[in-house]
Amino acid sequence: MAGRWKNDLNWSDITPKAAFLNRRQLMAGAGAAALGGAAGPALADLGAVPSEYSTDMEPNTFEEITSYNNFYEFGTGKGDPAEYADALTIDPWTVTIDGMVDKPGDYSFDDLVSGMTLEERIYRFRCVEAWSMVVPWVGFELADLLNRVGVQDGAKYVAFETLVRPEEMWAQKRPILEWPYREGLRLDEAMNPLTIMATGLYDEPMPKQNGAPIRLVVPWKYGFKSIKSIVKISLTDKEPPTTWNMLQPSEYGFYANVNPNVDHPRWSQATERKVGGGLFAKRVPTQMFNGYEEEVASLYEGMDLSRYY
Ligand SMILES: Nc1nc2c(c(=O)[nH]1)N[C@H]1C(S)=C(S)[C@@H](COP(=O)(O)O)O[C@H]1N2
Ligand SMILES: [Mo]
Repeated sequence: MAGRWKNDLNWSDITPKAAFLNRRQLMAGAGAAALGGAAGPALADLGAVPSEYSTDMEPNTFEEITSYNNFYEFGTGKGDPAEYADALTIDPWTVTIDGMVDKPGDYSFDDLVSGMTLEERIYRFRCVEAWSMVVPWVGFELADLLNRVGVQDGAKYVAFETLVRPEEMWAQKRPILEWPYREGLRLDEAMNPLTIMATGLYDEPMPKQNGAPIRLVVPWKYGFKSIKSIVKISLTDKEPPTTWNMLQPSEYGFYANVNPNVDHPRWSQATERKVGGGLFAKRVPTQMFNGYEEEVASLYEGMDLSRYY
């Protein structure tokens, strides 16, 4: 693991939100008594620990992360999810795990999360639309869940589905996408330690607009792979159909690895706009695999990365 990914807790180098800093200091045990009232429940209350996989880049604010979203079940505007996702009922919540697994079943959210090691993962997040954020997720490794349910020999892919509930997700009454929203990963991608099931961000349980109560986060792929509000996980031996790929295969591949050298047919992927940087902020170069090359490049040995997948 390269040092730049280490969460080396060098507080003088970064100036995140006060509440965030307070909590991180609490986590590090750096004089909790001196802090006087960190805002909100401490991350420790969620049982989460910091991770070596976190970037030391400054995270976007909670406000930015929860007000600029893509969640088409609630409309296609960036502000629509924050406005409409309140309608979503997340308790009770059941995730069906089926296909090539030893222990298929309907798992309640509590069943699913109990026994998992929650970690804080501060990841870069790069949308295919060429904007980016840094998000302090809380979650557990998908590999831990897959190992718990027992992946059978011959399984090669993991397929995911979002809830369909048009009474609460108003835009599902419109043919914007083919519902349910679907995504998928190759099994080795799903098993990579960077791949997490996120159940919160900052000190909070996952906000509804960000995919409550549980969503996927795959930080080296374009954001559309990180499917929200998951109700189904299936192990299969065939590449599963995925929403954006079905809609427009020439623009959205199954792999969708962040790659500054392969442009979207309608725009460049060489640079990105950091959300929160202001209207006139300079664009920054996009990194191969969104900066996670060292961790994931080996998954794609033999694939021609100059090609569009
Ligand atoms: N179910 C569902 N999941 C989804 C989407 C969606 O519309 N519906 N949008 C995707 C896209 S394009 C992006 S960029 C991210 C945005 O996540 P965020 O709003 O938490 O930043 O969610 C992804 N997951
Ligand atoms: Mo996206």
